[in-house]
Amino acid sequence: MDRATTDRRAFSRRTFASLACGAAAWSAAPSAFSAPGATVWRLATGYPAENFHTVNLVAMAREAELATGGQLRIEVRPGGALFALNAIRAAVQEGKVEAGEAIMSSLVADVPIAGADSVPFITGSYDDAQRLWRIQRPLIEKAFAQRGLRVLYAVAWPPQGLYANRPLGAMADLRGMRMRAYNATTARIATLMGAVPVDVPATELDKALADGRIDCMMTSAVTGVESRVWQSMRYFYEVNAWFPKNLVFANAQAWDALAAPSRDALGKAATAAELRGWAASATAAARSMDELRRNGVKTEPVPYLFSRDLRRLGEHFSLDWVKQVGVGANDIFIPYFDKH
Ligand code: PCA
Repeated sequence: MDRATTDRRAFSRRTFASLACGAAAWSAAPSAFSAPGATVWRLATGYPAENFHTVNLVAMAREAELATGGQLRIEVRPGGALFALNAIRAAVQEGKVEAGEAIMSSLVADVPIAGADSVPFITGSYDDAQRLWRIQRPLIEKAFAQRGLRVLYAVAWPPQGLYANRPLGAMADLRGMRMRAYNATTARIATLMGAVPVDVPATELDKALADGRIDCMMTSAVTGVESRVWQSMRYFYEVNAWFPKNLVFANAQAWDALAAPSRDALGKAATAAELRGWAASATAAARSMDELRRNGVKTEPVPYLFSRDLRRLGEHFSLDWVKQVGVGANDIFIPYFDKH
């Protein structure tokens, strides 16, 4: 446990002691205090507090806290406040923070199979995405365990569509357009589409749109709404290209150091969070589509020629991915396509 955590625990204990007379307040708002001797974890995420993933994380923390009578308290730190999104996995692995959340496509340099969910046009629905996760999960758990990490759960983002500041008829229209990317995987997709990738993390998207730094991007309806995409992009093509997942994980040593009841409570809260999160994703997707339309964004299916180009791109990307990842890719795609 690092110094800051120890200090915070001591502080929380003092706070708790000074408020001990307020037992009623404790039960009404358990997250405001720590029980004496409680373990306090921080969980880093790069997404905004209001995002459905973050809301779900907070609910998991609360559930674990209640189930342990306050013995395990997890403070969720959104918006990249602790570590930038793409640095979270390493920070948790190195024990700089006890737990974190990262989009799986950001993990591919270290764990190539994590990129399976961002191969375009492999999954076309939440059901597909869940099936892919069931196949991927044991492999990810193993790869993570080898790195001293413990997988808690994963939840998909809504389907990825294409936003643009002008109407698009075919892939060729993207040539030279500045396409927002947020990691190497999305930069590669942008390049394959003929666009020029511009790195913009989710936390800076609103500003990049306001500043006119990007002409197009592939993301969900949810992120479009959260970044007020209509500031500069009024076309949304429902490409349904992939369902990227956020993975939530803990440092294995921190996990092992938990008292057995806390470990059990967190495991259960994580299972519940996974179930709740997938449902929340679908609900947020539908709500966000309405919100986009209300704000003047045209939501359209892709023109035929464009969709044909996109399928080709998907095939190209898949083949490349399988070649690059090797055996691990077959371990995922063979069972996935077998049952398709
Ligand atoms: N929103 C996140 C990741 C995928 C998504 O839908 C983003 O655009 O950064």
